[in-house]
Amino acid sequence: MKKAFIIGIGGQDGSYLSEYLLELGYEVYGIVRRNSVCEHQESRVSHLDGRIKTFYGDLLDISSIEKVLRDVMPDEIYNLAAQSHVRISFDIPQFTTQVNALGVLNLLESYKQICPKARFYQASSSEMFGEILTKKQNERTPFNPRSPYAVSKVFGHFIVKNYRESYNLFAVSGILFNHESPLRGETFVTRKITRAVGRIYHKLQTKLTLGNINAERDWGFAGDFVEAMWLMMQHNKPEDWVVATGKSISVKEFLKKSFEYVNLDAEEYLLISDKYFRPNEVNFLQGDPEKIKKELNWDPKVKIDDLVKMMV
Ligand code: G4F
Repeated sequence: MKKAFIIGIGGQDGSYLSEYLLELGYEVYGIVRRNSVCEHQESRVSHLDGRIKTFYGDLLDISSIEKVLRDVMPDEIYNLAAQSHVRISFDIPQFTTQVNALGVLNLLESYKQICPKARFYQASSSEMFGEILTKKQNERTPFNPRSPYAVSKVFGHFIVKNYRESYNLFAVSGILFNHESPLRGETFVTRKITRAVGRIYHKLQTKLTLGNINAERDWGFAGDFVEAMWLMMQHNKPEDWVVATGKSISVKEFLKKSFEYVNLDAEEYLLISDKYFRPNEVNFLQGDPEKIKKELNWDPKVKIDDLVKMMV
């Protein structure tokens, strides 16, 4: 039986990936953080109690990770841990960099020393493309990051490539475009909108305040994207892969679709506030997933309207 170790198992992707790997017959291990704001850090995986094994730890406390690596000796390591909120990275740039950049380096060092035969997955991000240099972004598109978050992810991406090339490790990065689900954190725009629709419909909320609704993103379903992570870990050589649907819509269109689903007019409830604008915005992202579709036969099943429906 194969063993997978997921750092960041308590997040949206950690939850979907755990389910997927369990279905494939893996033993699943994960690190969860002690967090005073959210005592229920494990809640996204609490339905898997008894089927996965979690340990308290933190990417910034490398001894906690090393202990699990030594005890478990995993076949596959998935690094999904991050300070993942782009706007918040402008408020806490140093913490963001510690986790998303140095955290990856520390993890790679431990992996290289303790279990170098394992395969390693790094969660890279479409935010690395930033102010885009090509209409669609693929594995050959240069990065042009626009936030502390994106800059830290570029470091993570290149240090994984560097360790792969220097030490002959099977270490890959998935450059994932936005991927959403009902488990998405409530401050990300799709969940903020779809949750507000439910609350407004049930008269628990009267207004929804957003920032830049003209930004466009390539939104897919997290459940489809974790399958792509696993596929790239089974490939015969370690490479980097863009994971996207290939289609983009604006926040405004996502908003409209979400309210229309319950026959409400978004315009009646919408407020715009500076509070949710970023000092530096990524206006448009659209992935080109041709490589992963062709070489790994990956195809996202959930289309944008189904995603809206599922989340509302
Ligand atoms: O939902 P968002 O916060 O996601 P963003 O910034 O695209 O980043 C997410 O996807 C990346 C790619 O996979 C990940 F790397 C990253 O970790 C994260 O998961 O914002 C989407 C867009 C932005 O342009 C933002 O300015 O929505 C715009 N927006 C407008 N009003 C808002 C709001 N974003 C948020 N979070 N909250 C608003 O009120």
